[in-house]
Amino acid sequence: MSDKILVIGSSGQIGTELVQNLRDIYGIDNVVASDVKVTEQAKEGPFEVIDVMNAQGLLEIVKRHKINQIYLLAALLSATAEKMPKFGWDLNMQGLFNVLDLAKEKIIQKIYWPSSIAVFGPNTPSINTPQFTIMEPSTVYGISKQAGERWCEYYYNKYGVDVRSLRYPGLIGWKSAPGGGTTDYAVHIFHEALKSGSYECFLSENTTLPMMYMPDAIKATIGIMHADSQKVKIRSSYNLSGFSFSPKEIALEIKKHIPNFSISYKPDSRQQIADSWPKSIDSSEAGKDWGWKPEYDLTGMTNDMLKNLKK
Ligand code: AKB
Repeated sequence: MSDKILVIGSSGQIGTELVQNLRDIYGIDNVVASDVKVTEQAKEGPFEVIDVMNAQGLLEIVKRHKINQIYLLAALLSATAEKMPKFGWDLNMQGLFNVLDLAKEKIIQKIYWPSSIAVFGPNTPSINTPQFTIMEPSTVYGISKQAGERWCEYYYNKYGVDVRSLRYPGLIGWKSAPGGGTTDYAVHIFHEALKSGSYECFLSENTTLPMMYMPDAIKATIGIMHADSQKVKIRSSYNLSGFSFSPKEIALEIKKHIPNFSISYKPDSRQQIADSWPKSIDSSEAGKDWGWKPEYDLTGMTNDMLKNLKK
C-alpha cells in the first residue's frame, strides 16, 4: 500500500516546513495538510479543517483520504498552556489519544508525535541531560508531554502501535513564525534585528537553552519516521540535540552581521519556565539507534537565517 499522510496542525511552525518536505518526497496529493481553521496552505494542496479533539470527525477524514500515517503537531506550547492549563492538558492529551486509538484499531499504521525538552524539570541534570533521567516537569505543557510519552510507549508495548517521537529543543526557522513557546525569542530576535536593529528579550541574558535549526528538525523527524522499525528502540521519545546558546550569545552572533544591533532584557513569566529546562541535551541514543547527527551550529544557523530573511 502506498503512503498517504495526514499532518494535523500543519500551519504551525513545524507543520509549514514539514508539509513542504513531505510533499517533495511523497507527492502533493499524498500529503493532506490540516488545521483547526482554513489557512493559506489550503491553496497549496489537499487541506482539511480538523479539530483533533473530535474523534469522529478525524476518523471520517482519515477514511475519506485513506490515510495510513499521521503526524500530530497540534498542541498548546509552554507559555500558552500556562495561561490555559485545563485546555492545554485537554488538547495535548485528547488529541494524542484520538490518534493513538486510530492506530490501535489498525485504521492507520504509523504515528509521529513530538515531545519536548519540557518533559524535564528543575531536578533534572541540566548539562548534557541524559535520555533516561529524573523527569519532574513543572509546566502544564511539560506534564502533558511526559504523560504523552508514557502513553506512546504503553500503546507500543500493549497494542503494537508504531509510534515514533522526538523531544524537540527550541526550533528556529525563517519560513514560519513560532507561537506560544518559551524559546520563541530565538526567532523574534532575527526579525527585530533586521527590522529595527534592536530587540527586547523576555529571557535574561545568560539563559542557555538547547536549540535547533529547522532543517535539522525536519531531517530528524523524517529520519525517525523512515528508520526501520527495529532500530527505533525507544518508543517514549528520543532526546534530540542541535546546539545551545543564551540570548547574549545569539546577540553577539547577530552583531557580526549587523554591528549596530542592540539587545535589552526584560524577563517575564517565561523566565521561570526556561530556568526549569536543561541547558544542553545528550542525544547519543538517537545517534546510536537510527543515525541522528545535526548539521547546523549557532554560526551556520545565524548565517542562513539572516541570508533568507533578508530576501
Ligand atoms: C516551547 O518553548 O514551548 C517549545 C518547546 C521547547 O517545546 N518551543
